Amino acid sequence: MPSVCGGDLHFGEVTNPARPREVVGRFARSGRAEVELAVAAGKQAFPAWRDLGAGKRAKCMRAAAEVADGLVDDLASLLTAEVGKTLGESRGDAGGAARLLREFADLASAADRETDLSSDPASYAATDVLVRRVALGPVVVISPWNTPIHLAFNAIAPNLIAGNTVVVKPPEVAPLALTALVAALAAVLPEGVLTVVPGEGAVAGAALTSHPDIRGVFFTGGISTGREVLKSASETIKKVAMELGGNDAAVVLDSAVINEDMVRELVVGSMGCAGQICFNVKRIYVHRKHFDAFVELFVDLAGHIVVGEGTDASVDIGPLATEEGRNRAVRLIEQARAAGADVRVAGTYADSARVDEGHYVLPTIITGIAPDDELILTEQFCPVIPIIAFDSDDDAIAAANGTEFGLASSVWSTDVEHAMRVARQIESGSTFINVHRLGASVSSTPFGGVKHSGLGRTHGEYSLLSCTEEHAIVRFADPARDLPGIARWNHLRSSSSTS
Ligand code: TXE
Repeated sequence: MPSVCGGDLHFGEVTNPARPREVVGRFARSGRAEVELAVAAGKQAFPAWRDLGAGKRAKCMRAAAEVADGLVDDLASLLTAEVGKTLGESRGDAGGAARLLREFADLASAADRETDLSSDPASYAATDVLVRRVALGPVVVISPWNTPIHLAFNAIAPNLIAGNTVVVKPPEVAPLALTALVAALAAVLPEGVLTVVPGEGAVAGAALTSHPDIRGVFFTGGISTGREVLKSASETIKKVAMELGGNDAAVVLDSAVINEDMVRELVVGSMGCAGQICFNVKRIYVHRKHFDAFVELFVDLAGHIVVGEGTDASVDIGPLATEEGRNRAVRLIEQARAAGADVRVAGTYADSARVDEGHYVLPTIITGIAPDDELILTEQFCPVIPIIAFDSDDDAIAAANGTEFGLASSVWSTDVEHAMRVARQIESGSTFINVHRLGASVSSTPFGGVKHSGLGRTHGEYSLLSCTEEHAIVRFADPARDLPGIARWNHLRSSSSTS
């Protein structure tokens, strides 16, 4: 049964961020009954899926990738209708499913790896030491609304090749494309291996993260929700991997050269997807000697950004996904302005933008802002960027490290040694040099957050570490001879034995 629904379901509505009065679809508000069905299906399917072996699992995943490829355009239209982002951004999101299914199918040998450590001198005189990578069981993948498909498959794909069965909980803000895709792929996988439970996070999500038969939780979303998920999963000590919010700092050093190409990269890195990407640039620190020139060039380049409906090919960024997100953006701007900051609005609206209806915010650049302003200390998730001057590397590093976040960061300079020296001192899961946007987190490097920005790492074999456990099998030729440790109490004899 691909998508799990049953009982007397209620339904939620999904509206178009560009035209909020337009309902673009509905989703089932699944409850405990639907969760039980999905988890039971995953539990029942698990042993056969695990024992199929990674090679055959990879074959199934490649067949699913073929199906996903054929759905990209339809899924992209749905994503733009429910998230608001441009069709180009939506195609990148939808295309992530097939890419990730293939990428992890290619890691089949790593997924079922057995490592023989017998020859390792550190393993005492053990005769046989075998370390197996074993599957967890049924797991839940909980996805956010900004890139629901890509971020879901960033966890679905490694779990499938690892031998786990997966229950997916799409975001209630943008459930349609992910639900449709998972249902389509579930039909080409063995029953119960992949299921989807649409619904509210606090209901269906919480029922899944607390379910005793769920052995792993893979969550992407906000920090506050991440705390709730951790609490819910703690009761049954599940394996938990989380990618949470980011508040990424970009640090432009005095050894940087300020030119159009470099500043354009930072405009893209901060304004892409209307600022709604976890590892977008969220704060820019510029050495004072470059500050004025940098800000002028940034405002000038951002001035060319066109804002409108995501289906409009002339548009660079769409509306924000939710009314709450737009209201937050407006509040942050007005709060900074009231505190005396300098606020510059850039960009233009396309004719397609129904400004009085849609959740639109134009790119906004804020300078002269207090270092403890909410816009600096929290994740704004909108096209509003603070730019702050600094005088010394130590000041910039302290400011960059001065929040609870630590997802990614970047350092900008033509002096690589200088950039690397500063990068080594920044507390984040990734630090990019002279780049900071989607695509920079290459799949061969671990990606994830430190501090409150997450737990665990994704990409390649790093993902497999979260989706499996290690099982060590150890045999000694003669433990009496080979092992240090407590006495053997050789006086112990069975009463029938003769002395
Ligand atoms: O995340 P939520 P949202 C950040 C960003 C954004 C904030 C909120 O700052 O403003 O998170 O975004 C499910 N138990 N990021 O609303 O609320 C929920 O249904 C189990 C960064 O998307 O955390 C949805 O499927 N699940 C992030 C998912 O959690 C629960 C990308 C995310 O919802 C739940 C997106 C519960 N109690 C937002 N409550 C990134 N790192 O990319 C909610 N959910």
